[in-house]
Amino acid sequence: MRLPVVLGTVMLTVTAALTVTPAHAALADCPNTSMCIWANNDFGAALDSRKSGLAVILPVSTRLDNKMDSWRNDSPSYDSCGYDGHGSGDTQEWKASSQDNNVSVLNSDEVSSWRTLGGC
Ligand SMILES: [Ca+2]
Ligand SMILES: [Ca+2]
Repeated sequence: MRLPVVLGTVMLTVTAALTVTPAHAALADCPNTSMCIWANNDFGAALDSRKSGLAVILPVSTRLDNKMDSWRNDSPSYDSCGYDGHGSGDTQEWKASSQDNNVSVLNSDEVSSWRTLGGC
C-alpha cells in the first residue's frame, strides 16, 4: 500500500517541476544580437526576445505584457524601442549594446509592443 503513495508523490513533484517558470532565467539566456526583456529586475522570471533589426512593431508576448522590469539590447548596431500601447503612448529607447537590470518604477510594467530597429 506504500507504493501508490510514493508514486503519487513523485508524480506531483514532477508535475510541479514542469509547470513552474525557471527561477534561474538570466542575462545569459538572451540570444546573441537579440533584444530581450524580462518580467523582473536583474533579468529574472519570464523572458521575451526578438531578433534585432526588425522595423515592424509587434506586441510583446502575453506573459510580458505590462511586465518588463529589465532589458538587454545585445545588438551591436540597432537601437530598439518599447511602447506602452501598440506603437503609441509612452516610449522607452533601448540603445545598442546596452542594458538595464532595474527599470525605474516610472517605466516598469508598461511596455506592450516593440520594434528592434531605429530606436524611438
Ligand atoms: Ca502598456
Ligand atoms: Ca524596477
